[in-house]
Amino acid sequence: MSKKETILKRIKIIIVGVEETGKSTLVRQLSGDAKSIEHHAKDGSSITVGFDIGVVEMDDYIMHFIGTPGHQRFEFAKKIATCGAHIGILMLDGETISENGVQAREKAFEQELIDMNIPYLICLNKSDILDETVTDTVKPHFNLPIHLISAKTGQGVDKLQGALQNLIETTPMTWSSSLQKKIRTAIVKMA
Ligand SMILES: Nc1nc2c(ncn2[C@@H]2O[C@H](COP(=O)(O)OP(=O)(O)O)[C@@H](O)[C@H]2O)c(=O)[nH]1
Ligand SMILES: [Mg+2]
Repeated sequence: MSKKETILKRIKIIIVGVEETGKSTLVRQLSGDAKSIEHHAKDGSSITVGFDIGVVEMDDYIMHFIGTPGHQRFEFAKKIATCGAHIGILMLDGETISENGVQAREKAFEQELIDMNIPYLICLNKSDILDETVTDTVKPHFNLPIHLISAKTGQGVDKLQGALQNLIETTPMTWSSSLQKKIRTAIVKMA
């Protein structure tokens, strides 16, 4: 193990939200060599049945982005993937919200992050195909400001990263050495 590896703190950032909102796409956008445990259907679509993992190294810490499954039937996998998280990102699908409005399930995901007692950010995804005014429709339903992004094109992702860095630098975090070891083991297994 390199000296750098023993010193750097590993920050676990979970991305939660309804299925098809773009969680896996965001992990891939943030980290070039992201890995995913997905089921690929014959029609070419894929769903996350385990989790996505992407690693981004900064000078003083390493961020581990964990995309979680949105389907309720994979709730058990989400519970495992979110365990011990330091920060959350709630992903909202601007396309479906434009069509159907904000649903109870989306708000329930925010409540889960509140119940986990971790700091979090909210992203409204798919800005590349949205009328920007949708942000105003969404805002009143949630407790924090909304980051309008496109996980696909990268639009707004720089600003999101800035907000994330700010959150990391201003939030006191505790470190469990066993959790740090588990994260490292999961990455080695998926590499
Ligand atoms: N137009 C558009 N489509 C997106 C964006 N992000 C994800 N998608 C599409 O939304 C679908 C679901 O994305 P995925 O990352 O698998 O969602 P997940 O189920 O939340 O992990 C895929 O077809 C993606 O290509 C985006 O920013 N813009
Ligand atoms: Mg996914």
